[in-house]
Amino acid sequence: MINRDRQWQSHMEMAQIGATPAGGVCRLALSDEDRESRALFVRWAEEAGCTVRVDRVGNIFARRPGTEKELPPVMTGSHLDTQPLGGRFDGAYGVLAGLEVVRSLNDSDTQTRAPIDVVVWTDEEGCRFTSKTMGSMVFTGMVSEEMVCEVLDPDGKSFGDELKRIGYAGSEPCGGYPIKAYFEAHIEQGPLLEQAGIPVGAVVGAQGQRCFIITVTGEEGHAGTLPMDQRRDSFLGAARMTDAINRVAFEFDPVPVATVAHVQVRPNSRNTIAGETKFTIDSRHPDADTLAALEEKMLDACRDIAEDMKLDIAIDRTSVAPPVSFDITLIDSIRNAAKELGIQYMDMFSAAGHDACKLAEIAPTAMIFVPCEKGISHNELENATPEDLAAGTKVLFEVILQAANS
Ligand code: HGY
Ligand code: MN
Ligand code: MN
Repeated sequence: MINRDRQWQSHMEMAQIGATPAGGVCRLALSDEDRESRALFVRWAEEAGCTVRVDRVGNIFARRPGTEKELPPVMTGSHLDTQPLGGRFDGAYGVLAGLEVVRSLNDSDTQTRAPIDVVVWTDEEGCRFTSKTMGSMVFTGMVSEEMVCEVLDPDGKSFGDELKRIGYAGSEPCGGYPIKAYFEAHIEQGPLLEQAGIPVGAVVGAQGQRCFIITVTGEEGHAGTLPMDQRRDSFLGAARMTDAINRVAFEFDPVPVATVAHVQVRPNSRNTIAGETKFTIDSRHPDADTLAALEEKMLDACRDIAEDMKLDIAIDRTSVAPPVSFDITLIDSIRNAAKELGIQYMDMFSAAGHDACKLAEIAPTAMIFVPCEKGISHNELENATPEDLAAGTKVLFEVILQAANS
């Protein structure tokens, strides 16, 4: 059975890598901290008897063999990279829950027919390079390995070079083989489970997402000498656009989410008018048509502001992810496992994006959520209880066992 304290201990040890003073974690994708967290996972997985493979974009697969070698694996996992001011559980929970399942199977000497792969996906967060879920997108054939390896971080370092630098440019081809089932355990990152006092969410799907980089170009000028009415201030334009994006979102019912949170200003000097401002938009909604309508209204508003202010605007749509429905058979197996274990559960939707949303394209997929304190995530204060983490892992254990033996 699941060992609550062992799982918690592993979490606390993992959380020391990239620990921030306020109790959070900073492990940006392909950083030294990412390397260190990967190495710890690999050590633990090997100690648990797993064979570790790394693919060409750095996804790590720790395999516990099945009795029938040729059966497709049951896969579970998540990510170890974090936001710059991230928490201890976003991502790490899914990886360590998978590891705890393997350790528990070992404790009771339980064999499964199909192999079990615990996976660490590369760069789920997408805050260092351009796009989220890089590793799982290559694995599922949505983007090419070459494209991902060429992507640059803000310092001009490429994904491919950084992957080599940290020693995780593996030799295995990315994906291309069948997967029996993919389960991902994750903290909810929202308040619903905690408010309901329920420890497990059976996740039925995830909302869609569209992301953009907007480049606004004006003209540099002297902050002291250029009269206000003669300026083409790209940052002022971006600020007005940000406000308009927020206003447009409130025109929909239910209100979608739209976020501007990464801004790069050139030359970023306090006494030069900003010649160029780049900013990101992250927009999400469970309904595909609403998401498309939101895009049109937001971008029209930005174009109108640019025209009014005599600024140039370039719009790059960096990702489009449709709303996802998870596999009904696997969702049912999560509900049933919770019932049989006497653990309360509720059906819910994921408001965040996950590697599971990509895996759903190629394999039967479902997610298990557990509560996090006050729903706080992407924040150093992110917290969860050992009991809730263990409850989700108990359900994970049952559904993996069932999928691997059916
Ligand atoms: O942004 C997301 O939804 C994910 O947590 N990276
Ligand atoms: Mn996550
Ligand atoms: Mn995250």
